[in-house]
Amino acid sequence: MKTWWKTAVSGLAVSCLLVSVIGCGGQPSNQPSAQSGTAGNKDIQERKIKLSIGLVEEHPEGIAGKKFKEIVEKNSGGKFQVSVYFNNQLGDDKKVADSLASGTLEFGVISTSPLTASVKEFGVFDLPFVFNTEKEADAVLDGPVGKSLLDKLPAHRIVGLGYWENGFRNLTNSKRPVATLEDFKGLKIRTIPNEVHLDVFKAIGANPTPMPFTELFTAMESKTIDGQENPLTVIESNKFYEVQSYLSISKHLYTPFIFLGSKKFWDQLSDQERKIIQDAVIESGKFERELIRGENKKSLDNLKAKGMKVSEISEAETKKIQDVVKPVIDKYSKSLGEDLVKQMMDEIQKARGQK
Ligand code: TK8
Repeated sequence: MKTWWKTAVSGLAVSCLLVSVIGCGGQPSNQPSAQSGTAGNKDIQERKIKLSIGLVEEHPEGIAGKKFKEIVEKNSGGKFQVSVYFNNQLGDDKKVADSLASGTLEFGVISTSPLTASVKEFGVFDLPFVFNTEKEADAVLDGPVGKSLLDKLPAHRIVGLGYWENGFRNLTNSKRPVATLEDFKGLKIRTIPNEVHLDVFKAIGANPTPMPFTELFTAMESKTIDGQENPLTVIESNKFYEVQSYLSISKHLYTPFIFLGSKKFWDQLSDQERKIIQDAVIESGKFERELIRGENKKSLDNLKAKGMKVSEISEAETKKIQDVVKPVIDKYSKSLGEDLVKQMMDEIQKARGQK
């Protein structure tokens, strides 16, 4: 399948289709390309750029943040200076979205789930068990559904420049091995502040507590909560194994990362400057997806080595969990838009057929 990751690099005209921003004007044919030799070009100004990354520097999200910096500084001939802030130093995901909207921050990578507070339709990615593989997620995110959601952001003073990967979420807790639907009952689980996640965990019989990621470690350490759910690479890089003994391979949800920009900042950029940024988001994003997929297996081995007790959830139990969350999917398919959900499911089916 030809995705926009591949096509976007071919030119600004295509980038304009992709970038969710109003006023991405046509490029005069005599305008120089942003490929190389851009130093000294009057269309590229000296700019200081801050990029917020939620996870630690060693996580693929952090490594790709540094890659973005490298590409942007090189392709702007050193005119752009990018400072990358890791580990939610500039605030949690919601705070980052707010800072982008107000223009005090230029760029940030966050999970899509907290964005539902502004654009509820991002909740389609929060529906449980819709994706089976990362490739299916790629097809949806890089296709028309992913694009149509990016297009909703400028109304909230944010631009959406592309999707990276956070990944399939798995449960950890400090109480007991969780291998069946019954085992989830009564566990106090932190969720991302997102109503689909909240309803999913209620339906499963757990006791969900929404909380920003920045408060999570302390809440687990002090036993205010029993557990949480995140991709394996996050569980490892944020050292959750120090305060959680049990890991269940539940893969109940897939969370994309989204690369966002401040519309206020974006509106100041020339077409050429925008292209430098857009291309770097795509290139570093491709790199991040590959890196994170390679790390997953290693993370599982490392978590076992750190002493976590790992439970698989059998197909029969997964089926039981899927049955109890079905009403949540039905409820949100209606409120998020049946056409949008159908379009997403069709794209997933198509991706499955292409395997
Ligand atoms: C980090 C978050 C994190 C997410 C969460 O900024 O909140 O649990 O999975 O990766 O975006």
